Amino acid sequence: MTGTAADDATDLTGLYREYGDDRLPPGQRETDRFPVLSKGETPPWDAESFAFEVWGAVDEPRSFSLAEFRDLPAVTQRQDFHCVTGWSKFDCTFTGVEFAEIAERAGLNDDVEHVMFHALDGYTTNLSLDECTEPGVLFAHGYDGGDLPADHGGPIRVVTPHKYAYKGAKWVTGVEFLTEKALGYWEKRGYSDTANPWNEERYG
Ligand SMILES: Nc1nc2c(c(=O)[nH]1)N[C@H]1C(S)=C(S)[C@@H](COP(=O)(O)O)O[C@H]1N2
Ligand SMILES: [Mo]
Repeated sequence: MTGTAADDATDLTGLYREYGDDRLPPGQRETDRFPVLSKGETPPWDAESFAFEVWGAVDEPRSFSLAEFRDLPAVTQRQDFHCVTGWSKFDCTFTGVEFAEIAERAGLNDDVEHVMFHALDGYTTNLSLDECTEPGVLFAHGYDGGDLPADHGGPIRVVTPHKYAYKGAKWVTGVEFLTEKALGYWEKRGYSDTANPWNEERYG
Protein backbone atom coordinates (compact mmCIF):
# COMPACT_ATOMS: atom_id res chain seq x y z
CA MET A 1 0.00 0.00 0.00
CA THR A 2 1.29 3.42 -0.87
CA GLY A 3 -0.61 6.21 0.80
CA THR A 4 -4.27 6.70 1.51
CA ALA A 5 -7.07 8.01 -0.66
CA ALA A 6 -6.66 11.39 1.03
CA ASP A 7 -2.95 11.60 0.11
CA ASP A 8 -3.68 10.88 -3.53
CA ALA A 9 -6.62 13.24 -3.78
CA THR A 10 -6.70 16.33 -5.95
CA ASP A 11 -7.31 19.27 -3.64
CA LEU A 12 -10.42 21.20 -4.67
CA THR A 13 -10.91 22.91 -1.31
CA GLY A 14 -9.67 26.22 -2.77
CA LEU A 15 -12.63 26.34 -5.14
CA TYR A 16 -14.37 28.87 -2.84
CA ARG A 17 -12.01 31.62 -4.09
CA GLU A 18 -14.02 31.77 -7.27
CA TYR A 19 -17.14 32.55 -5.22
CA GLY A 20 -16.14 34.36 -2.04
CA ASP A 21 -13.33 35.37 0.32
CA ASP A 22 -13.96 32.79 3.01
CA ARG A 23 -13.77 29.05 2.75
CA LEU A 24 -16.69 28.80 5.20
CA PRO A 25 -19.69 30.38 3.46
CA PRO A 26 -21.68 33.00 5.41
CA GLY A 27 -24.17 31.64 7.94
CA GLN A 28 -22.53 28.19 8.01
CA ARG A 29 -20.80 26.45 10.93
CA GLU A 30 -18.12 23.86 10.49
CA THR A 31 -18.68 20.33 11.73
CA ASP A 32 -16.21 17.45 11.99
CA ARG A 33 -18.98 14.89 11.77
CA PHE A 34 -20.58 14.01 8.49
CA PRO A 35 -24.29 14.30 9.32
CA VAL A 36 -26.82 12.32 7.29
CA LEU A 37 -29.63 14.35 5.79
CA SER A 38 -32.35 12.80 3.65
CA LYS A 39 -36.01 13.51 3.08
CA GLY A 40 -36.84 9.92 4.05
CA GLU A 41 -35.25 6.55 4.78
CA THR A 42 -32.15 5.20 3.09
CA PRO A 43 -33.61 3.14 0.23
CA PRO A 44 -32.61 -0.50 -0.31
CA TRP A 45 -30.82 -1.54 -3.49
CA ASP A 46 -29.24 -4.63 -4.90
CA ALA A 47 -25.71 -4.57 -6.32
CA GLU A 48 -26.57 -7.12 -9.03
CA SER A 49 -29.59 -5.31 -10.46
CA PHE A 50 -28.64 -1.68 -9.77
CA ALA A 51 -28.46 0.34 -13.00
CA PHE A 52 -27.22 3.85 -13.72
CA GLU A 53 -28.94 5.31 -16.78
CA VAL A 54 -28.30 8.23 -19.07
CA TRP A 55 -31.13 9.45 -21.27
CA GLY A 56 -32.92 12.43 -22.78
CA ALA A 57 -31.36 14.68 -25.43
CA VAL A 58 -28.42 12.37 -26.13
CA ASP A 59 -27.10 10.52 -29.18
CA GLU A 60 -26.99 7.22 -27.39
CA PRO A 61 -28.87 6.48 -24.15
CA ARG A 62 -26.65 4.43 -21.86
CA SER A 63 -27.16 2.01 -19.00
CA PHE A 64 -24.34 0.94 -16.70
CA SER A 65 -24.44 -1.86 -14.18
CA LEU A 66 -22.83 -1.01 -10.85
CA ALA A 67 -19.77 -3.08 -11.81
CA GLU A 68 -19.48 -1.26 -15.14
CA PHE A 69 -19.87 2.09 -13.43
CA ARG A 70 -17.15 1.31 -10.91
CA ASP A 71 -14.84 0.40 -13.81
CA LEU A 72 -15.17 3.83 -15.45
CA PRO A 73 -12.18 6.18 -15.15
CA ALA A 74 -12.41 7.76 -11.70
CA VAL A 75 -10.78 10.63 -9.85
CA THR A 76 -10.28 11.23 -6.14
CA GLN A 77 -10.83 14.74 -4.87
CA ARG A 78 -10.77 16.51 -1.52
CA GLN A 79 -13.68 18.92 -1.41
CA ASP A 80 -15.93 20.77 1.02
CA PHE A 81 -19.60 20.03 1.59
CA HIS A 82 -22.20 22.67 2.51
CA CYS A 83 -25.71 21.79 3.68
CA VAL A 84 -28.34 24.49 3.34
CA THR A 85 -29.50 23.82 6.93
CA GLY A 86 -26.26 25.43 8.13
CA TRP A 87 -23.46 22.89 8.49
CA SER A 88 -20.34 22.53 6.39
CA LYS A 89 -17.90 19.66 6.40
CA PHE A 90 -14.42 20.43 5.11
CA ASP A 91 -12.05 17.95 3.46
CA CYS A 92 -14.36 15.19 2.28
CA THR A 93 -12.47 12.71 0.11
CA PHE A 94 -14.71 11.48 -2.69
CA THR A 95 -13.81 9.07 -5.48
CA GLY A 96 -15.99 9.05 -8.54
CA VAL A 97 -16.63 9.60 -12.21
CA GLU A 98 -16.48 13.14 -13.51
CA PHE A 99 -19.65 14.53 -15.01
CA ALA A 100 -17.97 15.10 -18.39
CA GLU A 101 -16.94 11.46 -18.56
CA ILE A 102 -20.61 10.42 -18.53
CA ALA A 103 -21.75 13.19 -20.87
CA GLU A 104 -19.10 12.19 -23.42
CA ARG A 105 -20.13 8.56 -23.37
CA ALA A 106 -23.75 9.43 -24.19
CA GLY A 107 -22.96 12.23 -26.66
CA LEU A 108 -25.05 15.32 -25.98
CA ASN A 109 -27.38 16.88 -28.54
CA ASP A 110 -26.34 20.44 -29.44
CA ASP A 111 -29.39 21.93 -27.74
CA VAL A 112 -28.83 20.44 -24.27
CA GLU A 113 -29.09 23.20 -21.68
CA HIS A 114 -30.07 21.50 -18.50
CA VAL A 115 -29.78 18.32 -16.48
CA MET A 116 -32.09 16.45 -14.10
CA PHE A 117 -30.69 13.91 -11.65
CA HIS A 118 -32.96 11.07 -10.54
CA ALA A 119 -32.62 8.97 -7.41
CA LEU A 120 -33.88 5.74 -5.86
CA ASP A 121 -35.95 7.51 -3.21
CA GLY A 122 -37.85 9.56 -5.81
CA TYR A 123 -35.63 12.60 -5.20
CA THR A 124 -34.70 14.79 -8.13
CA THR A 125 -32.50 17.84 -8.46
CA ASN A 126 -31.54 19.98 -11.43
CA LEU A 127 -28.53 21.94 -12.64
CA SER A 128 -27.72 23.79 -15.83
CA LEU A 129 -25.25 22.02 -18.09
CA ASP A 130 -22.68 24.73 -17.36
CA GLU A 131 -23.00 24.17 -13.62
CA CYS A 132 -22.46 20.43 -14.13
CA THR A 133 -19.21 20.89 -15.98
CA GLU A 134 -17.66 22.93 -13.15
CA PRO A 135 -14.77 21.13 -11.44
CA GLY A 136 -15.82 18.91 -8.57
CA VAL A 137 -19.14 17.63 -9.92
CA LEU A 138 -18.70 13.89 -9.55
CA PHE A 139 -20.79 10.75 -9.57
CA ALA A 140 -19.10 9.57 -6.40
CA HIS A 141 -18.96 5.90 -5.47
CA GLY A 142 -16.15 6.12 -2.93
CA TYR A 143 -15.64 8.03 0.29
CA ASP A 144 -12.47 8.17 2.38
CA GLY A 145 -10.86 5.29 0.48
CA GLY A 146 -13.81 2.88 0.86
CA ASP A 147 -17.19 2.43 -0.78
CA LEU A 148 -19.58 5.34 -0.31
CA PRO A 149 -21.74 4.44 2.74
CA ALA A 150 -25.43 3.83 1.95
CA ASP A 151 -26.60 6.60 4.31
CA HIS A 152 -24.48 9.07 2.35
CA GLY A 153 -25.94 7.95 -0.96
CA GLY A 154 -24.11 4.76 -1.85
CA PRO A 155 -23.73 3.09 -4.21
CA ILE A 156 -23.51 6.35 -6.21
CA ARG A 157 -24.23 9.98 -5.37
CA VAL A 158 -23.60 13.33 -6.98
CA VAL A 159 -21.40 15.89 -5.21
CA THR A 160 -21.53 19.61 -5.99
CA PRO A 161 -18.93 21.48 -3.90
CA HIS A 162 -19.83 24.85 -5.48
CA LYS A 163 -23.51 24.49 -4.48
CA TYR A 164 -25.51 23.61 -1.37
CA ALA A 165 -25.54 19.87 -1.08
CA TYR A 166 -29.22 19.40 -2.01
CA LYS A 167 -27.94 19.80 -5.57
CA GLY A 168 -26.14 16.46 -5.12
CA ALA A 169 -28.54 13.53 -5.44
CA LYS A 170 -27.78 10.54 -3.23
CA TRP A 171 -28.60 7.04 -4.59
CA VAL A 172 -28.50 8.52 -8.06
CA THR A 173 -29.93 6.15 -10.66
CA GLY A 174 -29.82 8.38 -13.65
CA VAL A 175 -29.11 11.60 -15.37
CA GLU A 176 -31.53 13.08 -17.87
CA PHE A 177 -30.35 15.67 -20.37
CA LEU A 178 -32.88 18.41 -21.13
CA THR A 179 -33.24 21.13 -23.73
CA GLU A 180 -35.11 23.33 -21.24
CA LYS A 181 -34.79 24.00 -17.55
CA ALA A 182 -36.90 21.97 -15.13
CA LEU A 183 -36.95 22.02 -11.32
CA GLY A 184 -36.17 19.20 -8.91
CA TYR A 185 -37.75 18.10 -5.63
CA TRP A 186 -36.55 20.89 -3.30
CA GLU A 187 -36.31 23.51 -6.04
CA LYS A 188 -40.06 23.08 -6.62
CA ARG A 189 -40.66 23.46 -2.89
CA GLY A 190 -38.98 26.82 -2.49
CA TYR A 191 -35.26 26.08 -2.25
CA SER A 192 -33.06 28.27 -4.42
CA ASP A 193 -32.41 26.95 -7.89
CA THR A 194 -28.98 28.61 -8.04
CA ALA A 195 -27.94 27.47 -4.52
CA ASN A 196 -24.64 29.36 -4.28
CA PRO A 197 -23.47 29.05 -0.65
CA TRP A 198 -21.24 32.17 -0.74
CA ASN A 199 -24.20 34.30 -1.81
CA GLU A 200 -26.44 32.50 0.69
CA GLU A 201 -28.84 31.50 -2.04
CA ARG A 202 -30.81 29.20 0.27
CA TYR A 203 -34.42 29.82 -0.63
CA GLY A 204 -35.84 30.89 -3.95
N1 LIG B 1 -31.74 11.11 -3.14
C1 LIG B 1 -31.58 12.11 -2.24
N2 LIG B 1 -30.50 12.89 -2.35
C2 LIG B 1 -30.29 13.90 -1.48
C3 LIG B 1 -31.22 14.16 -0.44
C4 LIG B 1 -32.37 13.30 -0.36
O1 LIG B 1 -33.24 13.44 0.50
N3 LIG B 1 -32.51 12.29 -1.28
N4 LIG B 1 -31.00 15.20 0.43
C5 LIG B 1 -30.08 16.27 -0.01
C6 LIG B 1 -29.65 17.17 1.06
S1 LIG B 1 -30.72 18.37 1.54
C7 LIG B 1 -28.37 17.14 1.55
S2 LIG B 1 -27.79 18.30 2.67
C8 LIG B 1 -27.42 16.07 1.20
C9 LIG B 1 -27.00 15.35 2.47
O2 LIG B 1 -26.03 14.40 2.20
P1 LIG B 1 -25.51 13.50 3.40
O3 LIG B 1 -26.67 12.79 4.00
O4 LIG B 1 -24.48 12.61 2.83
O5 LIG B 1 -24.92 14.46 4.42
O6 LIG B 1 -28.00 15.13 0.29
C10 LIG B 1 -28.83 15.69 -0.68
N5 LIG B 1 -29.20 14.66 -1.62
MO1 LIG C 1 -29.36 19.89 2.85
